[in-house]
Amino acid sequence: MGSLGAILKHPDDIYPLLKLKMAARHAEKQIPVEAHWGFCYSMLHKVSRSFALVIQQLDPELRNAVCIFYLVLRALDTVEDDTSIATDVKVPILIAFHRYIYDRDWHFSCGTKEYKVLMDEFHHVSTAFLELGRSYQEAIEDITKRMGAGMAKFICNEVETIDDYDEYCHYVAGLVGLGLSKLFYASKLEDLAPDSLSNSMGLFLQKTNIIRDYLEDINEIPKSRMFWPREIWSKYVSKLEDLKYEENSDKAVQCLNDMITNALIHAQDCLTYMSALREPSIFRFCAIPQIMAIGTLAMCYDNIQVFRGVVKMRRGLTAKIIDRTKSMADVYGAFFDFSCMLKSKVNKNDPNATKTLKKLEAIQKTCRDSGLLNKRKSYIIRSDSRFNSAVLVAFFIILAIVFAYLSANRPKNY
Ligand code: D9A
Repeated sequence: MGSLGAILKHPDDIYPLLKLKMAARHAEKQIPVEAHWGFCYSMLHKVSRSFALVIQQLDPELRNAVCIFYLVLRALDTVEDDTSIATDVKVPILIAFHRYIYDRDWHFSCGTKEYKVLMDEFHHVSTAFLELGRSYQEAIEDITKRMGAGMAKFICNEVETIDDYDEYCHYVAGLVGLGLSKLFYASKLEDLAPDSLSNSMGLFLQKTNIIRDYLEDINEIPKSRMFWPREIWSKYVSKLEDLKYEENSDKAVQCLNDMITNALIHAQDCLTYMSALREPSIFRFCAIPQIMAIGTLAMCYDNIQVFRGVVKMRRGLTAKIIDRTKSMADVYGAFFDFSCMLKSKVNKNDPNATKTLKKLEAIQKTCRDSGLLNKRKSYIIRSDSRFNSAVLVAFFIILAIVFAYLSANRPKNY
């Protein structure tokens, strides 16, 4: 749908969209003047767009650390993703990456577009890294070391079992959760969260990405990349790529729903993690991606479009989430609403229906037991009724115009 169509259908997206635009413009003006920090912040905006705005509102010292952490991870990802690098070249780079961040002279050219610029001018990132406080540096170094080693391990291994899937997601995303918890603790703004909860924060986001990006990853040139575990897809098809063919549509959707049911395991840990946060800007930074994730899962569930093209949340809904996520009441509200939406989509004939419903009910119970549900402004339900009244108003306006037109052109027979 074009953006005009989307706005006509959701007129109450306009205000949060405008607010987001203004915030983006304001953030652009705030880019630091020193060359290395200027490079890091403009790169952050280029590679992450809306997420960069949420980083922007963190306390300045923590914000610098998170910005560098984000770019170091992106650089490591760029090396892992570049299929044109031979394995025997790539593996030693991944393993030694945590040392390169201390070396202003290190560089390795790879990746494309903005990622190529990031790699070519990595000295700006290391220069900025060297200005961070020691406790921030140690957290970033430790996570980079463990992630590089984990990525190297999975270069040759395929994701076979659900345990492999959880292990791979731990290296590429769970460790990000652990690292961020360490940065929050280093800033003295938060207590140190338990590792297993930090890990779940990453797994919930990463599994959602892996589900949503099925088609993009399978169609990757020169070689498709596969992250869906064989233990799950082999129940439905004999080759992972068979899911994209029309004749397997029923099996594909069942497999998709199985993957979503697996991802939902992490939702409750995520709620527990978020409920322990105290600093409002850190809270928003953590909560916004989580709400986007459960919203994306709700959109993908039972949706064959995942195998045909991209299923993404519309920009207006993203803007609304960024605008309205302020407290734990908003998070419980969103998790509750998206669980309702998921529940309404579960089909009794789906092989995992009972399991899926059980998980959704557990999430809803946690939300209800918080006692915060009635304090929320529910954007999903409210926007629906607004949508209906907007359509009604538009309908009467059109009716009035048509009526006026007809009466003006009526042959005058008096
Ligand atoms: C995150 Cl420093 C990520 N990843 C995300 C973004 O959120 C997490 C990468 C680097 C960092 C942080 C994130 C945010 C807040 C708390 C977290 C956390 O843990 C406590 O990480 C677990 O997706 C990437 C991984 C999932 C691999 C970790 C959110 C983000 N959103 C994108 C939207 C999209 O569709 O990718 O990057 C964006 O806004 O551009």
